[in-house]
Amino acid sequence: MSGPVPMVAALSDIYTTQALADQGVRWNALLDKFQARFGSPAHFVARSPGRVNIIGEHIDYSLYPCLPMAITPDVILAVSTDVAPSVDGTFKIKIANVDEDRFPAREFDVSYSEVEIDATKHEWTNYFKSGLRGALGLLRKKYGADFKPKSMQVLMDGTVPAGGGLSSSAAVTTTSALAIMVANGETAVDKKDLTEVAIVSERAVGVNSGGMDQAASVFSVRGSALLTSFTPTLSARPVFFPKTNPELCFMIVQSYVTSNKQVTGPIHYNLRVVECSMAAAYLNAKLCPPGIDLPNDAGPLGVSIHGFHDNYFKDSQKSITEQLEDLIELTKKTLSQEKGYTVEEVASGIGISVDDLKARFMSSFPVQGEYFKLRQRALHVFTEALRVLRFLSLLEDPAHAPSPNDTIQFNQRLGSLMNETQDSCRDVYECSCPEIDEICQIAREAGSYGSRLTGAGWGGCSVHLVPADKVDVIKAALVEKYYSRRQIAEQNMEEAIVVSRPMNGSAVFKLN
Ligand code: NG1
Ligand code: MG
Repeated sequence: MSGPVPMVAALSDIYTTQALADQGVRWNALLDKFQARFGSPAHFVARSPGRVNIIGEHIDYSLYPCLPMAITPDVILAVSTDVAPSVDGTFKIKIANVDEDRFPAREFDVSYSEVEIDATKHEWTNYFKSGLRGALGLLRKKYGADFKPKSMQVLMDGTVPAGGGLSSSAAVTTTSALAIMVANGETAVDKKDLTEVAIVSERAVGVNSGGMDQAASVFSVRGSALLTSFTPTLSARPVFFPKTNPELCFMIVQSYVTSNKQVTGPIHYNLRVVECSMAAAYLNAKLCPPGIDLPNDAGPLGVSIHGFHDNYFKDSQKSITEQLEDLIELTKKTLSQEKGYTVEEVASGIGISVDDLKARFMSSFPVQGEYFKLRQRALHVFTEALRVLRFLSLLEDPAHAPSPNDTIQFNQRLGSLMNETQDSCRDVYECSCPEIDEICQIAREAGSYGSRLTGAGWGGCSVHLVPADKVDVIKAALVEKYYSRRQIAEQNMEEAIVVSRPMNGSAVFKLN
């Protein structure tokens, strides 16, 4: 499903009919503001959406497939290259945001050879810069080390809430990288290249992320979810939901608990990446024959649980499902300490020194913790990978296809898997929070088939698989039992609950 990012000439190539009117107004406003601010028209607009993850949480950086879909909220960047070039081996970026109060305009000179990013500062343009760094890497690879990037003027409008679990960061990084490629004359930007540079460069901003968000943002196809796989290489394909009665839709519900990975990484997200990587090395050392090292792979720390899985089951005839079931049992026996493992215990289990352990797993970003819960993290990963397979088989195996009179049962089966994911995120992976747990409970009681956190967790968003005829009842229950008991700004309430359909991924809109 690779190929170039579409270059389109009509908004209807990007949005659904329902979204078109509002989006037309928004795009025109962006172009008018661009003209007013920079005194000349934009040349093109690049666009990438946010995403919601349906199932497969916190397993992308362990390199297991997950099933996100793109949503309507997105990032659009109007761009021109009219700005006079800078001197002395630098080029100039003038960047502004339509929301100037929250995201003040910036101007910077960038050296041809190096994009500097200060990841210690929480600064909105860092995500643009990370896209810039990735795109320049691609351009240099293609045209040589002395490639001279064009100066650019950029105006951004983003509707993906920041820190809300809908992947605003990936939407900005992928759109920025795309915009920079196009501004520098590329007419066919390969989706896989774009996704890969966005993944690697987003890590430069302070989070050791997996690759699901960037893949969903770039590759998604309207009307389908996206099965995103990371091995043997990054790939994605559409997955369709069968027609059911009542029709299924996805409700995205904000908790308004903000979790910022740049700030809480050492105890939340980055720590989980470290725990999973340590679990991979520990299981590999204990269960694979001596001399069979973990492969160096696309996991953020260079190794992954999937790498161990492949080592252990090399040449096995068992199905992936059977392999995962075996791995769950093996993990329970091999990683028996519920309370976790100290660095000394992990190092001795792997057979390396504590210094080596720290250098390998704990040096790219700071992490805090006395005990590393390798057992729980590995168990979540294996059970969640299984749930993704089961979800997929419900959707695609003709043996499970819903018959006209059992679609409710079918919907319930899909929903139960999502509910099991929520339980595992809450109890085993410890990435939920009381507010999300409460929202899931309220939604299920009001008729949701499946309710769970989506994205990194510890706040942010939840996703609910709901029958179309229950949307209003579930909304009313959430307003009454959750939102009305909290202080939530009226403006926020408008986007608190969104019913979303799967949307298109990245595109470039060429203006004349
Ligand atoms: P969000 O919630 O969008 O930041 C994060 C990671 C994903 C994935 C999920 C958990 C980033 C940019 N993305 O998503 O790669 O690991 O958490 O499944 O950090
Ligand atoms: Mg993010």
